[in-house]
Amino acid sequence: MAMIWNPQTETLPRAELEQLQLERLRQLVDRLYDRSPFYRARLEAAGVRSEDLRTLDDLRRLPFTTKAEVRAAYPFGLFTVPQDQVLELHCSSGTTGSPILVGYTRADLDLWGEVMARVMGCAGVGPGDRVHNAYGYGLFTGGLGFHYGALRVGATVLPISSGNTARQVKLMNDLGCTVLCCTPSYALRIAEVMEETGVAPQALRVGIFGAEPWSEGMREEIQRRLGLSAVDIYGLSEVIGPGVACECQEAKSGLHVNEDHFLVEVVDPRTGEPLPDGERGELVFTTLTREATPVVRYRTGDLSSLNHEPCRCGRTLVRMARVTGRVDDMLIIRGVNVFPSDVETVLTRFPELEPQYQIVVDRERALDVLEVRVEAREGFYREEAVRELEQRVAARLREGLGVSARVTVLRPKELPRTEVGKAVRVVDRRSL
Ligand code: DLL
Repeated sequence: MAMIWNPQTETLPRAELEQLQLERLRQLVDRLYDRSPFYRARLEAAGVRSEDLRTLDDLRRLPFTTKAEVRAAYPFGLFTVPQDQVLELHCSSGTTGSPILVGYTRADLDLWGEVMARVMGCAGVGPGDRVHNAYGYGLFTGGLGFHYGALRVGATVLPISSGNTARQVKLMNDLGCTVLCCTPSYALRIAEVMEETGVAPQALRVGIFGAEPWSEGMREEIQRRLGLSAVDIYGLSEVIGPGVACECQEAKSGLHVNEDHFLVEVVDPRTGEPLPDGERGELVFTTLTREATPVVRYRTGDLSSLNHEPCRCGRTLVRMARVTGRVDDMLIIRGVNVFPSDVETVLTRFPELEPQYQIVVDRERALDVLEVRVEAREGFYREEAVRELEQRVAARLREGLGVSARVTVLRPKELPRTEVGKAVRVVDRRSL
């Protein structure tokens, strides 16, 4: 028997679900006209009012919202409630430029708890479980999102956050934790430390892993080494944090989207045209019920496809395929979002360097390693000074990106040049 947290909603017949979505969409548009100068201007420009939304297909008459627009609205440009109604703030792990700031009213926190409780249900977690929550607590939405979900279903939560793996292993076993929540790469690191110290997992049964791309191969590896059954969870700060979608234990074949709250589309990233089931494109979300920081047709940059077929777990919520890549070339290094263009910005500040560079991403001992290979400018390469320059560049990259990178300064003209088409800047050696 599938453990469904909110059977009434999660198994709603499609026609009823779509009716609910349409009503909520109209209410959202009315609310935005009332309370959001940002969205009002854009809705007026598009000439759409709530009464123009006759069917869900009319959604496509609404304008898209991009990450750049959300960034530009920092700090409070997208907030649609008075400040005294905002109870919690989070920032996304985006690195340079303005961060993305999102807010939660009491109703938003309640919604977050609800969708995370559904995630717990999908994973088969409930009262009596001990949840080892190794997602970072802080501005990142991972830690608190899982915390609220565990509380809601009545499990015990250990708010261990990230870091100090030896201690994590000890507490996990001493306390008999049954559920591990963290990024998939960190789960593998935990497995390694257990193996290095000759400790076996005692009580683990379930893993809920996400926040970064991972593969079926990785799932098998983690499941085998930690002796648990792992599901994939997806989410992003701009929509709510974790809890947008999650796989069910029964099928592990696509992630059920909580689409009564987060209306999902997959569009062609070039044309913006909606794509049919099974076709891969960019995920776009409209938050139907968020109060503090709603988004309309938000372009996530994440690539996936949809599947409306019924699932054997009984949920009727649409499934999205696991996210394996992004429309842009953003890299996620140890959970931190890194854009190659951010690397470039830092490098171009050094007069000693040519803007000829290559970013090499690899995985060593289950952790992402970022290497930046960059050429010295003609006349600036001095054997005896290279180490010092590399260290200075590494320090600036760490400041600018929020992750450490290994820097290799090469002689002029050492990197291969691209003769046709775009330069290849990123070499990703992580075999996902
Ligand atoms: O990573 C929220 C989260 C926390 C999800 C914990 C799951 C677990 P952000 O820091 O805003 O929020 O980063 C969001 O991470 O647009 C994707 O590119 C990526 N991402 C999140 N989950 C997955 C996943 C959180 N399961 C960005 N697979 C998203 C692949 C994922 N990529």
